[in-house]
Amino acid sequence: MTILVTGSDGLVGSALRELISENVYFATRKDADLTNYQETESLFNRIKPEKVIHLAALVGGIGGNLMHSGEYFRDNLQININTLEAARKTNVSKLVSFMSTCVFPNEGPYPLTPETLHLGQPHPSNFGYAYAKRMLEVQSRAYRAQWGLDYVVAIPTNIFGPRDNFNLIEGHVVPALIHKTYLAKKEKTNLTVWGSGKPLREFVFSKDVAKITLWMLNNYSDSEPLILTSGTETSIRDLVECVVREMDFSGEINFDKTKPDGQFRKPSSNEALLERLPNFSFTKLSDGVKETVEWFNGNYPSIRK
Ligand code: GFB
Repeated sequence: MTILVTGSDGLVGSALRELISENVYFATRKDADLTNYQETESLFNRIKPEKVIHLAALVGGIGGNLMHSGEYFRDNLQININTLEAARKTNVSKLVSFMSTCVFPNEGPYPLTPETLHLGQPHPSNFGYAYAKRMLEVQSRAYRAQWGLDYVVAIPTNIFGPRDNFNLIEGHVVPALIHKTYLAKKEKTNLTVWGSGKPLREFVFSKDVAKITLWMLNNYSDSEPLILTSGTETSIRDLVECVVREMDFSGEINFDKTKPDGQFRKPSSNEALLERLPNFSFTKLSDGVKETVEWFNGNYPSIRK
């Protein structure tokens, strides 16, 4: 039984590499450009996987989404259409794919649950990505309905961890703040944080997502997407405190209100997850940040930035 992991050199893929090594093929864009159907199908014909963990996506933080909404819509739509179709045509029995809680309607209702996924506009800061990813849920559900395929969807909150994209402009908030704090410390400058610091986010450590993903691959067959969250909200201001503490930064911190806050909050329900995994213990934010900072300091400057 072979498992194919697409997008395996990213955040969750690198966490998965620490959990599984037998009968698994970790594919990256060097193996196939998944926006091209022929290349996608030939990858599937070559590997002949029985199961797929589909992580490949064009992702970014609020900066990346504001700058690339067209590419994020186009490429993610193509990647998902091609991957699920190639999986179907090569008889993949099980496939787990991923959305994110930023694809939900911008104004709730809260807590976010899968039933509300399509009941309103996503936040304008990432509408291209959000609509492309919502179509992944539609495609997965439609393939299940027509062909009886056991294809399921995970919806993590804001994932962070080692081997993230630490790009200062396009990266997500945790890696961007770690990189910014590193530079502020080195250059003895102030740390500039985007926005007011008031927005709230739910953060989930990449290793926790990898563990739950493997559990879903072998145990989850519902058509309803499964939200992966601890249910704990953290303000950006409190996140900054956590990052500067773990990085031992004592310089000045400025909040640049000319930069966007994005969605104010996106609290999601962990009810379905707790029903299935009542004893799962999520990594504490400070412990995850500490491990990510240690990896960052140990691997700079060869990190993705
Ligand atoms: O992770 P992030 O960029 O994306 O977080 P979202 C943005 C929040 O962090 C905003 C604040 O409130 C920003 O004002 N922030 C503060 C910063 N400083 C920084 C900084 O230096 N860099 C960044 N990036 N933010 C994403 C979606 O939304 O959620 C993605 O855009 C993805 O598509 C992800 O789905 C899970 O949480 O706003």
